[in-house]
Amino acid sequence: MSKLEAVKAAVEAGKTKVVGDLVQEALDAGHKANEILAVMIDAMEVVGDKFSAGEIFVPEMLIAGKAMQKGVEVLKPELAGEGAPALGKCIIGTVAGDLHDIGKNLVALMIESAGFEMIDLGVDVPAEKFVETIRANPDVNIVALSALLTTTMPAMRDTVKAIRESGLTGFKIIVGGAPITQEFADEIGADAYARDAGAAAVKVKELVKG
Ligand code: B1M
Repeated sequence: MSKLEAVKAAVEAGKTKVVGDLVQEALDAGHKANEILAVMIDAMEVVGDKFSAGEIFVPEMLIAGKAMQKGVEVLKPELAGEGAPALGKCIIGTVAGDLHDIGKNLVALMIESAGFEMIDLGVDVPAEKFVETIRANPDVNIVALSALLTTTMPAMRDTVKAIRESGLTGFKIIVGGAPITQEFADEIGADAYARDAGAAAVKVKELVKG
């Protein structure tokens, strides 16, 4: 089994204790951080498919998520890079009712690496909390919302609405997450949509440069 296959298999099986070491071994063997991240995302895809098929249940999905997080910890310094110029301040969170944070954490890491100070509100964040935090941080120039469930897409819509109706200005809203599309982003009045963490970092730089 190759180093990458070993990482993928360990994430799929939720082997939290060995994933970190396997990711380090893959790095030492010369694999790029993005390549390793991609196989871990593939592993989560398999886990999601098995969950949909009724072959595994929430606990297994949770443990696979924990295993992925262990792997991401090791990759963080490689993914983050260093020395980006300061571009502003970003508030990020997963919308109300949604507990998924692995993708959101990756997006936060990449946006931070692009030069933004990050305020991470975590998961299951009510719309009012976003509004309150924007109000308390008048220098914020990016608000980033993540949602992983079709059932929490309405919460994303409500969050954008609440932020717009607050009358607060001076920032752009970017949205993303597996069920989110450019069409949905347009429909709910977000300023931008990004498909993945890398694209989110590129997009926020474009947004602040106007
Ligand atoms: Co959940 N879950 N889950 N889950 N889970 C999914 C999302 C699901 C697709 C699995 C499936 O059925 N195939 C499905 C959603 C179906 C749907 O709505 N269409 C699902 C379900 C149903 C559920 C529960 C309802 C299950 C239940 O209880 N019956 C429940 C809901 C709980 C809740 O949130 N209220 C639930 C719970 C969980 C766990 C807690 C067990 C765990 C989360 C652990 C955690 O996050 N700490 C979990 C997991 C691990 C998954 C899967 C398997 C993996 C998610 C993940 O981390 N992927 C997932 C299946 C899948 O994704 N294929 C699944 C890796 C991650 C890097 O990708 O998060 O997509 P992702 O992030 C990407 C992009 O989406 C994007 O960039 C990231 C990568 O670069 N992105 C953005 C994300 N946010 C962005 C923001 C941006 C831009 C891009 O701009 C701001």
